[in-house]
Amino acid sequence: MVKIQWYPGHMEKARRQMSERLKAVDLVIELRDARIPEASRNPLLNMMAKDKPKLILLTKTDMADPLLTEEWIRFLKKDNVSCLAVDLNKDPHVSRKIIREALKVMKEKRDRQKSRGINPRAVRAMAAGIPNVGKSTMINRIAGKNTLKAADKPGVTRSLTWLHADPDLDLLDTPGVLWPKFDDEKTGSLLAAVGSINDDILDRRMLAMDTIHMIQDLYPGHLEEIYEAEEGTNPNGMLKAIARKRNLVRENNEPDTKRAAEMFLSELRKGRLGRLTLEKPHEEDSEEDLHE
Ligand SMILES: Nc1nc2c(ncn2[C@@H]2O[C@H](COP(=O)(O)OP(=O)(O)OP(=O)(O)O)[C@@H](O)[C@H]2O)c(=O)[nH]1
Ligand SMILES: [Mg+2]
Repeated sequence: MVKIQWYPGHMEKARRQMSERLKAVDLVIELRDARIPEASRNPLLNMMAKDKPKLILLTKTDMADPLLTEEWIRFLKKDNVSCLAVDLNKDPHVSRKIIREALKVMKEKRDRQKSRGINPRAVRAMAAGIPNVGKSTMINRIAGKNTLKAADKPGVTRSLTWLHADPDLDLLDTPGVLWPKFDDEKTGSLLAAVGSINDDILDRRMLAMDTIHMIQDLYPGHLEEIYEAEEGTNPNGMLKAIARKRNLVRENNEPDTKRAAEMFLSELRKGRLGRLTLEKPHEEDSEEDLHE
């Protein structure tokens, strides 16, 4: 496995600013990638916002394995945390679902205010999570306009911005943040595979081979079928098969495995290889057990 780490200065700065802004926040909406619900969990966020009510959104479910998304939701709910699986791009009702769930988390507090004759103000929620997970997209959807810049690469948002997205919900957009040291090398590879780590710092051939290996483990035969490779083809052989299938050859007629690696990662990230989830929940534990 390649060793990957990405924690540039702008992330540390964002972490500090988020920590300061939390005082004015009622609710933290933690966005995670439904294809890697565990690797995309940011431990810094848990430390910073320990005492805040939380809502977890699993985004990009349109690209994730539907059965595993259900399993993940069940797993996360074991800790009595609210969570919701969402497709931020194509679900026409996604805004309403998120607002409803956010208000549900804050219901007790708002009911208390109402019983004291106070008209509850809009819930102030911070959208937080790893780079490229859909924070700005979510806020744009809820606001009903594309005020915030969103694009399919990590590190787009660089400042913290409040938006009165809905009469009931103010949302704080934040830059995607990672953390200084991943638990293990697999976490870095998974984050990079879904496009949450700057590609410029990566050895994409190595990353592609790691990812091929993981997919072969979880979905035996799947890549072999797409790229017409023989069963049991090793990751390097698979890159050659991809090069053949996609007509990527070098001048000497050898398969161009470097471009094949780039093509593979691009197809994976666009969901063109089918709905794949790269992590399974641990059967018995709950997430809190794992991180105690
Ligand atoms: N298929 C799919 N794409 C999504 C979904 N949500 C967001 N995206 C895409 O993911 C990309 C990144 O979205 P952003 O909203 O810029 O992500 P971000 O979390 O704000 O990223 P940073 O600002 O870099 O931290 C965009 O191309 C979105 O269209 C989703 O549910 N499904
Ligand atoms: Mg953003």
